[in-house]
Amino acid sequence: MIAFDVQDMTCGHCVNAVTKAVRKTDNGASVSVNLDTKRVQINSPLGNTVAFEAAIREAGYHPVQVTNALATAPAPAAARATGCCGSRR
Ligand SMILES: [Cu+2]
Repeated sequence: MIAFDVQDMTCGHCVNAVTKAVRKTDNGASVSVNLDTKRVQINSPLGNTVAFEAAIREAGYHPVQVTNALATAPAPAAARATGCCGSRR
């Protein structure tokens, strides 16, 4: 299980964009995104964390790897909103 916190996901479009980015990296990965906690969880046989992080970053988001997936999400970072809805916020 690989997990990222992606604080700049703001809506369903962002979820789609992140999901697509992960799938593009590994077609066989199962991706679950929780928009409330901004948590992206990936089950991938490849387990290529760096590749997934790069792909999400490339999609315009700022993933932070969660090393302990059971930990609660950190306080929202004051990150610039560069998600798909960023220009409208
Ligand atoms: Cu969005």
